[in-house]
Amino acid sequence: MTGGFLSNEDRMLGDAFLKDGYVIRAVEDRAALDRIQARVAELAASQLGLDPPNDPKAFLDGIHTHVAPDKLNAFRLAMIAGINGETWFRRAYYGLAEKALASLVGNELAMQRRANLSIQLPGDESSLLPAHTDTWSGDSPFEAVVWLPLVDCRATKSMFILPPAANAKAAAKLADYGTSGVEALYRDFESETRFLSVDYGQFLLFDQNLIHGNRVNAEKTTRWTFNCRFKGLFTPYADKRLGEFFEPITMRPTTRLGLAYKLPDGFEE
Ligand SMILES: O=C(O)CCC(=O)C(=O)O
Ligand SMILES: [Fe+2]
Repeated sequence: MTGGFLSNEDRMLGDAFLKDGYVIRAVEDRAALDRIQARVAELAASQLGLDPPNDPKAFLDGIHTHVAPDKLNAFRLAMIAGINGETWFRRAYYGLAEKALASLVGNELAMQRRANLSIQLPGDESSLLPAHTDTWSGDSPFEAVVWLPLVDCRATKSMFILPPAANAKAAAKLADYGTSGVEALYRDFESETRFLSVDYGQFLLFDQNLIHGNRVNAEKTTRWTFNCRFKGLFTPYADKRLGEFFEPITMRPTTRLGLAYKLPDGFEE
């Protein structure tokens, strides 16, 4: 049986991931999460000419009182550049889900070089991601996403996913939506979508081959979430290449030796 040598713990997590298409767990390094949140809040305050906030979570939740929708994308890009510019950031991010990644993805991993950040102001329609799978637009089916909220994310302040059974039905009918589009697809499957409750202190690890996306944030506070892709280093790549989009993070010694090995000159048979 495939996976028959896995530990009970790996098997249980893997079964949950395969059944639902995602897992939601407490971050494995709370201090690293707090450091990331505090740094993002500092970057935001500095960008807005404000003092660093005492309560980063409340400040981030309330950012719509400081940033207008037409300034949001430039502000968001400045936050992405700022946090990805921190030398410690990617190691810290990985450490939040290290055990879950080893269990669900592998022990020789490639990680996206720049984590994305999505900021959704209450009621703002300008930065939505309609129903999609990443695989439809150049990602390899071997990738999984670690999605990390800096504030509590519930209902439309979060993302939705179509669990595997509903997703299979939608995928089988995809051609029917060639002209009506993904909004029609969303409406037809809306009752089967799940908006995932992921609080600050937790991460979501999801299968980006499943249809997912977001809607207008109808909550009263602003959403802040990172998303970053991981895959087995030697699993197939699609448009997002190793060295450009992905970078090896946990290569093992035997792999290093193998990649560096040259057959001695003059060697025959
Ligand atoms: O955060 C969202 O609402 C969607 C995220 C997404 O599409 C992704 O991370 O692939
Ligand atoms: Fe996506």
